[in-house]
Amino acid sequence: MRLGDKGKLGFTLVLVTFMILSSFIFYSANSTSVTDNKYKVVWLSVDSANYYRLYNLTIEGLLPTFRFIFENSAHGPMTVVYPSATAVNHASKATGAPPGATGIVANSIHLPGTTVTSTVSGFNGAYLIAEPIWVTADRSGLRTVVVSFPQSTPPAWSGKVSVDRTKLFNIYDAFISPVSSSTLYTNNRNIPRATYIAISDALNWKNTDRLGYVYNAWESSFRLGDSTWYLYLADLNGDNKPDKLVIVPEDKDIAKALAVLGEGEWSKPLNTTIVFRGTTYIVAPMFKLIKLDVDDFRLYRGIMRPYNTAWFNDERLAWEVWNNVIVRVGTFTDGDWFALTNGWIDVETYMETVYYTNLFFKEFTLYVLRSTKWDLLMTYTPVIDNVYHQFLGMLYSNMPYYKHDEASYYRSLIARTYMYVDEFVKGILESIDPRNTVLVITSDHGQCPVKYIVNINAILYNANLISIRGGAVALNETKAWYVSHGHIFVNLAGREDRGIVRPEEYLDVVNQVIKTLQEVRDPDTNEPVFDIILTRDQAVTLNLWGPRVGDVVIATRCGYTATGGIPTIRDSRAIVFTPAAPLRTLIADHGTILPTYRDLHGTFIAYGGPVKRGYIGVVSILNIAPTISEILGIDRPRDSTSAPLPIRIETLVIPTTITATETRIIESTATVTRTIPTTITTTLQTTTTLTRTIESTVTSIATVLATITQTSTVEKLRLDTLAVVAIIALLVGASIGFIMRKR
Ligand SMILES: [Ca+2]
Ligand SMILES: [Zn+2]
Repeated sequence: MRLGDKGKLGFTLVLVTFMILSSFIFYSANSTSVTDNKYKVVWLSVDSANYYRLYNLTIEGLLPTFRFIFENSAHGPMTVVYPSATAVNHASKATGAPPGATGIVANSIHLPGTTVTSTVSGFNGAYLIAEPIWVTADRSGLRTVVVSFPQSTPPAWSGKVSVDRTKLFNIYDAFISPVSSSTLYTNNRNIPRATYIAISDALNWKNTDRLGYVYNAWESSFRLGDSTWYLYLADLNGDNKPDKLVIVPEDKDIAKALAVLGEGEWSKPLNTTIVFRGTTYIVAPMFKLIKLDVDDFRLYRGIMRPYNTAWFNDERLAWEVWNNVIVRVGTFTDGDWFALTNGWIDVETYMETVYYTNLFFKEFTLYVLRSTKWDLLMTYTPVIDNVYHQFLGMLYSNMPYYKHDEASYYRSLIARTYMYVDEFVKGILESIDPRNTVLVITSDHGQCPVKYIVNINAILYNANLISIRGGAVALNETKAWYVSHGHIFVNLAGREDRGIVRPEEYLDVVNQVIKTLQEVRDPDTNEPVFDIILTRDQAVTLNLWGPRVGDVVIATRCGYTATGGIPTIRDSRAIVFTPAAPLRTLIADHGTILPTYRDLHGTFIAYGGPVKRGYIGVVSILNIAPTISEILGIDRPRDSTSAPLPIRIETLVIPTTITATETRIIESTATVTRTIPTTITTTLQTTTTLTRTIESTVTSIATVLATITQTSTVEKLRLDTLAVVAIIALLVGASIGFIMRKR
């Protein structure tokens, strides 16, 4: 197309306009944040997410939201603290302090003054000695919502934070023991650890006509707390086999049914009340009818967390959450590994419990994110951890149970779970403004495949350091005990309740424990099982100090995990090695494995606000709380020991990252074909083309260049030509802006 003089003038104007606009946009996008120092933060903890695995799945194209995040965030692998356990690393992550300072040295902590076998929960905030960031934020006048985080235990922080500013939840504390636990209602006695029911002919049921004509019917019942719930199995087509199951609390009345299910169907959350030991609880259990067969009946009920226990500090908000979220999505808070490993449910149903778990945390998070005012919002999802424990070992060809033709299926289950998390992150991104809010995503460790589960107390028993009589530990004959997560305690007189080891014998017992453990070898390969066996003094090098640290601290090599409890004894020898078995035991783990392995590395990602893009190298979990404090514009948590990560735009980033993300090839702009009116006074709706081009060039600018307005007069100019030239102009402008920014 030939351009007239008028056209040339207009063309030049467009060119100049684009140059000015684009350089301005490039410059301002990267410089406005420098003047404004405070941002809101959404902090998502994805339990067990390993950086390399997450990155590789993203590269494969399975995780569109993470792809966007990786292209636009500061990110890198994260080293974690030892023990590489969830409670330990969340405590260090929330405080910026090492385990010796947080006091959370294990998921189960042994305290002096108690019997050597006694522990308290490391997830309970009451045992967190260092200051978590929600307390720091509260005393800085910021508003925080903690949807879920280990140690966010609401009663533990009562009086230490203002309920007006700081809303704390911890759904894992909502538990009626033992009623809340999931179960399988079945008449098949071959299925272990289930709730066994009897099925008989249905008698005295009311309103059965609500189901249509019933040819034949059977019934059963089970106890839920102090209540009786009835089951009605109806044959609706005359083949003498049931077709529908009706679930009714209290009365044999179909009109009062909470659910009518066919085989393979899930119920909605059944929002109702149950009575247990005289107290009425609000619950919302979900059921799945696994098998509708009179001779082999299987009805699964998921974990049933109650509303009215101490899992929140703001009743009004919790009630809102219950009625807007939980009545829709239920209360799954982990993939149900117990149901899977006992054969109550198959792998695909297990994956449904994983899905509902992620959905629960996602919907809970998005609800409070959108309906409350906050400066810091902390949340969590356990699902990657869940599926790693069950399936990750299947991906390692050096594991004895590896099957080549099954590996890809289990790999796809892990990928599917990352896709659930991708949806969670997508929901967050759609609900925040990255100009004023930073999204931080971290994990707490990765996992190693497990070949053998090693019972440390079996080793100590076989060395005559532990005595077991009548299935119980004989404390008066026990010199040492493995508590959990690497810690072995001497049963020391004057320190342990009912301790028997005299202080002058202490070193002998410690040395005996160490010598015994050093002799342990893999039964197949004769390789050592432990990476380290340290005295309490030596464990200081792992940032473990104080009275909660074991007298001997061990870590297993990748391929093994340590367990405790009372060992199984056969022919007067305790069984040390239990082979890991897919779908029966865990086949991957963390906790007693040193964080030196790449498999154990966690993930750090920060996106939005002043945060620059690119790979930032390996970071430490101790950097996270100081980094978030810096973004929020508040002091670091009182006990934090590390500095904020240099991820702000004005700080220097490792140069290789710039090369990696900013030398992309610009794609074609041939998609715009619209004709421009005689006089252009409209907005050029070239968003798609422009955005694409810019994304390929300098990604963070993409959203800024939404629309560009110009008012020059151009006659009979086709936009495809204009667009090509405009893009060139834009890139020239971009370069100018980029150079200006770099200065
Ligand atoms: Ca039938
Ligand atoms: Zn974890």
